[in-house]
Amino acid sequence: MSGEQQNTQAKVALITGITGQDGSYLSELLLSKGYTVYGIIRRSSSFNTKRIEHLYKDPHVPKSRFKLLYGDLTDTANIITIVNKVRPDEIYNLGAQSHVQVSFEMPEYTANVDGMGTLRILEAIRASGLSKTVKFYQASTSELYGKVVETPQTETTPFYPRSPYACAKLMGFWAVVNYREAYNIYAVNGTLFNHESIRRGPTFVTRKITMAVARIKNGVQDCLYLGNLDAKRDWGHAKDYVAAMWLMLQQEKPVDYVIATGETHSVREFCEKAFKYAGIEIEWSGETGTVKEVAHVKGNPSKVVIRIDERYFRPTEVDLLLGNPAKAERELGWKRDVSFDELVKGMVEGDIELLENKDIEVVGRQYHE
Ligand code: NDP
Ligand code: GDR
Repeated sequence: MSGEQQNTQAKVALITGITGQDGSYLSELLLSKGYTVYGIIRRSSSFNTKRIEHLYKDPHVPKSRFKLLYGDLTDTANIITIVNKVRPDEIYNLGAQSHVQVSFEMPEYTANVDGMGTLRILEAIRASGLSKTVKFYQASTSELYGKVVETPQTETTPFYPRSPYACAKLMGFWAVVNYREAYNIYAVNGTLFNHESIRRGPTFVTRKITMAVARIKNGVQDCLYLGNLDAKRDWGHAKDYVAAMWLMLQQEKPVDYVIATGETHSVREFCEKAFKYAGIEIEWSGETGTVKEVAHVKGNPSKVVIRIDERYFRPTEVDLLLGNPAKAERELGWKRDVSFDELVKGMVEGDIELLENKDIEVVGRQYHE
């Protein structure tokens, strides 16, 4: 039992990737349930804690339940020291180089963080003698399905990774299964399909689109450059998905689950809806699916708002993701609240508001990843 627990009887959680989209929502959820939350942050020359600023407490204030520690998933000694010091009841491994396209440019680093990083935590659990007590959540991903073998994708669909990111996460996935079987550790994979929010990183396609829509509506940007418009994704809201992570660690037995909406939509459809929610109707012209295709304001072909840039195409693409969350709904009682339309609308409205409030990230510059 951790020192923190002896004082409060509350559970202690350790989160890697606490500064990311999911880390921030999960922290809010766990704090609301009375947990003490420790998060690992990377040292940066500028602040990288924007998403958790509202949760931050001065460490000098007694009984703070939100604590940050410097660390990095590539640093074995650091990970062992933190796990041993915090001695958490639950560990959520959300830290990752999480951008698929960037993983083609930084494959070795991605493997080190996303694959080896997972193994480092599992070994730290063993080294700290926590194998029998800790519960471990691994942020696995629908990217593991990669090339379409069957749809909808379920817990039994075979994997066929299509990027260095997915290969690294595949190692993480199987390390979790192996440590569960070899050492009886309560370790689970949440195979989560894409989930988004107003806190989504600006270079993922949904946020790139909604930020551009806000900027175009306000005359700060003329045109949005995208890659493959015909990729299809099963998009949910991040807040719903962190609830599933928590549920997976509250069960008697460790089981892997798929978390998805059961709907799929193309990038093209996301664009149409996002512009529509900003009051701009768009239509497509030029040869469909080629770099010659554009979207312009309806009835005004000279006002082009989307162009295609080949640099955003990936060497190998995941064409279609569509998950079946039936097992999680049945066994965990999990259900998503936010629909696709609500997700797009909320992100567009959120980015318009951020722009009006002169949020530097939204006003600042166009993102080119
Ligand atoms: P983000 O990219 O928003 O956050 C990633 C987090 O990992 C950040 O806190 C980042 O820190 C941290 N991180 C990056 N590199 C390291 C490192 N070397 N050591 C320690 N921490 C590091 O991701 P999301 O919140 O969207 O996703 C959370 C997890 O879920 C990731 O593992 C992702 O791969 C996975 N996932 C995400 C899905 C999604 O649709 N969002 C779907 C399925 C899986 P910093 O802020 O300093 O960069
Ligand atoms: P993904 O998310 O690769 O699914 O990984 P991303 O939003 O980056 O891409 C989704 C799809 O959109 C296409 N696309 C573009 N993507 C980006 N980023 N930028 C563009 O300009 C663009 N144009 C078209 C992509 O080709 C792709 O098909 C996310 C991450 O959160 C992972 O960490 C997570 O594991 C998976 O979701 C599930």
